[in-house]
Amino acid sequence: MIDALLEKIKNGNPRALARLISKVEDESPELPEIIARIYPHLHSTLRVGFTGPPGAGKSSLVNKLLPLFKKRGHRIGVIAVDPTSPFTGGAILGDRIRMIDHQLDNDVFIRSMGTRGSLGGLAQRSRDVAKLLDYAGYDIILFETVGSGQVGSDISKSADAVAVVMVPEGGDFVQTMKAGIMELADIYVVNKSDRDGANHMVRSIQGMVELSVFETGWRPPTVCTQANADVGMDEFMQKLDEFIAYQKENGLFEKRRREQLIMEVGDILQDLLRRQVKSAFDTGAIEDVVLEKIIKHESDPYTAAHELLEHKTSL
Ligand SMILES: Nc1nc2c(ncn2[C@@H]2O[C@H](COP(=O)(O)OP(=O)(O)OP(=O)(O)O)[C@@H](O)[C@H]2O)c(=O)[nH]1
Ligand SMILES: [Mg+2]
Repeated sequence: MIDALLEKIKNGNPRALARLISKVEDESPELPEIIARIYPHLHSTLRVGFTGPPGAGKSSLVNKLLPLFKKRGHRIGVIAVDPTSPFTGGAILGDRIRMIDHQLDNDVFIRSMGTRGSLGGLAQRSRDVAKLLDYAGYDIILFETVGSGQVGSDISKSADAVAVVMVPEGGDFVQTMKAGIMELADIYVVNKSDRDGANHMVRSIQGMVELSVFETGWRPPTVCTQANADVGMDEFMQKLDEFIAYQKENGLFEKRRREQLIMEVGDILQDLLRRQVKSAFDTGAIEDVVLEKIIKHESDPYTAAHELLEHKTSL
């Protein structure tokens, strides 16, 4: 069953890929096996994240960048993650419509992901979908996430480069921008630069950048774009190229990937432990095994929890 699906994916069957992605979204018990099977064949494709406030123009930007990546001979997988809207919600539907002209294109695969399954697992599910796209031969993955909240930033953290997309009216957003999203940005984009206040916005961002210290030495540049009018796309690509080159020349590209892998294994481990603990509650194992001893003061809650963790007492 899995064999047949994997074979079809290798042969470029998008329906088989969509079915396998559904397994990721449904948190299928087959998932670990699927990942183990495909992992030796992955090429560690380049992943670029686009994050920023709702409606900033992230999808429009991605949409306009697709032809540029294609011209370079890439096949592109797009993962649009929307942690707030339901799967068929307005924003996602909008994304679908805006990107529809690429949908029939064999070199572009677009997938929206919503809150099916547990929200906490969304970052991991996006990483896994990226692996499937890699296996299917897409050599650039673009993530789009709304840049607020933990999930958005977790997903962005699994990218090799992150563009934070803002709009001229986003002054408040800059003011309230938490250190978190500042740290996230490798490139700033001021989109909708056809509107008043674009220059002011660029200056606010640059002012903020100037006041900051950057560990890696890369000072995030700001690119002005009009994504609905195809303005600024070449400049964006140039900054992206410069950033990736900078990362590679300074050993930062690999370093970031190593850190991301550590984070990923940690996330999976936490998830496994959480499931184990939940099942220990569900099956009454905690009650059966340790509760009586604690009540009789032969054990205490800390000792009991540690023993359970170390499998001295099996869960
Ligand atoms: N004036 C102007 N409008 C733009 C520009 N880029 C995008 N838009 C419009 O802004 C609206 C939102 O664009 P999207 O690309 O859907 O924005 P998004 O950030 O993906 O939105 P969410 O995914 O819902 O968070 C759409 O109506 C676009 O046509 C631009 O440069 N100038
Ligand atoms: Mg969008």
